[in-house]
Amino acid sequence: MPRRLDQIHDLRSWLDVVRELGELRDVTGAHWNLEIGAASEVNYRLSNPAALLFDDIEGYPTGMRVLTGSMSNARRLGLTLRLGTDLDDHALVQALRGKPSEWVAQAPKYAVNEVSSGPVTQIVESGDDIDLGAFPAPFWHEEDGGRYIGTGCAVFTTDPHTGTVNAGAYRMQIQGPRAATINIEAGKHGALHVREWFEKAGRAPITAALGGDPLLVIAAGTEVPAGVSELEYVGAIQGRPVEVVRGEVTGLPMPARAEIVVEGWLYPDRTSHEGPFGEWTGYYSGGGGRDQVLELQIERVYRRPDPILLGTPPGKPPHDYSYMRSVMKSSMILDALLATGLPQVRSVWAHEEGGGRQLLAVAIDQKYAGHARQAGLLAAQIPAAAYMNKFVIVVDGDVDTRSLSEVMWAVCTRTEPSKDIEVLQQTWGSRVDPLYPGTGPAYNTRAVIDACRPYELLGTFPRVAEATQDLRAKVVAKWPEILGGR
Ligand SMILES: Cc1cc2nc3c(=O)[nH]c(=O)nc-3n(C[C@H](O)[C@H](O)[C@H](O)COP(=O)(O)O)c2cc1C
Ligand SMILES: [Mn+2]
Repeated sequence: MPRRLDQIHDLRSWLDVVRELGELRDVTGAHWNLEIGAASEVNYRLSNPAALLFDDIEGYPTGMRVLTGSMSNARRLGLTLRLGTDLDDHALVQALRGKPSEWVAQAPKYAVNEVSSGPVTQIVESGDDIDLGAFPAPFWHEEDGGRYIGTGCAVFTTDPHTGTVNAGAYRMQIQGPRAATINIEAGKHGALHVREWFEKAGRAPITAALGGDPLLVIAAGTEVPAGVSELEYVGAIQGRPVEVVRGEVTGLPMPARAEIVVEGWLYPDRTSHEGPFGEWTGYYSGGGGRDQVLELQIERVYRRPDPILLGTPPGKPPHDYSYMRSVMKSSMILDALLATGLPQVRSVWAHEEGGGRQLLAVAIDQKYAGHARQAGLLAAQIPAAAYMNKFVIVVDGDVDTRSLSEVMWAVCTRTEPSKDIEVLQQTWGSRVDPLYPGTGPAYNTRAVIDACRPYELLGTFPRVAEATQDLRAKVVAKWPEILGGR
């Protein structure tokens, strides 16, 4: 690991490195009501967006800050994953090959390091002193149902029987001075833990970090296998155990170097209406939000004096973490495809337009008749990619999967729609799909588009009309200021 990255141990040291690299912009005077959200959204749409650190937020003291765009380019994502600061999109996916399973295997060697205090325990508030309104939690999108204090958050739960710790990124909406709903989708590890605690003890203990090293949000927001503690997984990524303090009320761990941690209990009968919220599909969640979402009853707030909320709002892509999701998904799907033994897979890109799920491009070098269709059907059903996928486009190795314009050029010129599009029915969909009819099982359908040159025409297919790499390099070298790009 590059030395500078080895020194990152919390959000402050992460910000130091990011600022040194020229990747941070300070924004002052923004309003928490819609301005932070809209400014962040405009930023995500710039090419190569910087991270934005909002300070002097309207109505809040200097130092109460919000950070967005933390992982929205290759340089910051690469440094957050401790992989390097000069990788491009494909190099990042290549650098990640095999890593997620390596981190899972290494995790048990990185048991948390328990400490009695840390930066997050500088201020401890309880009872009536607790007021979530004291933090500049943004009202992110115009049609949201309220202010979300938890977007780039990690919600900690335990298995009541084994004590295994889980961290999941589940959004948190403020519902009162000491209450916030936690939106945990069914089937997520945190949801199982909460249900088991309800059965065992009638309530479920929770701690939640609302700001910290963005690495924790990557771990908490990515499908790490059940039973693996995301804290130990983070330890494996950074090559050092995570320091934790035990919560006073629940005994649950909390990152000692976090910005803010809230602690409390969920009760089966303490629920609220949650949402709507601008979601990663690019739409507000269906039907005006959800009823009966569990509401955390907060008994302690631990924080630094001048905390930074880590904001990662989704929305119409590109959104705050769509790039991170694309890179993580691309590498996991590439690993899974190679593990099937499928030959000659060149690259995979899980496009941000489909939230890293709905639109996959897979490049292969065709070795036999049927190879392209096999690659597409495998990719469409492999566990790492099956949930909510809608389009798999298989291209030849000369096409850059990362470039939608190259991929669509291949579709336009190498696909015969009448025979090169396979449609699968009754596949694994989701209720968050804007096309979901509102009742019944959440199936979807999906298309595998074969955009490879027909195998039998490989020898005779017309040549691509573009300058060779050598010739291109030659003219760029001759007029670097004009053609060299930036
Ligand atoms: C920034 C961010 C926000 C997320 N918000 C939610 C959410 O509100 N509810 C949810 O169930 N999953 C959400 N997810 C996805 C989960 O975090 C992800 O599925 C993760 O694997 C859950 O942890 P678990 O596997 O330990 O349950 C979010 C992911 C990210 C990166
Ligand atoms: Mn988990």
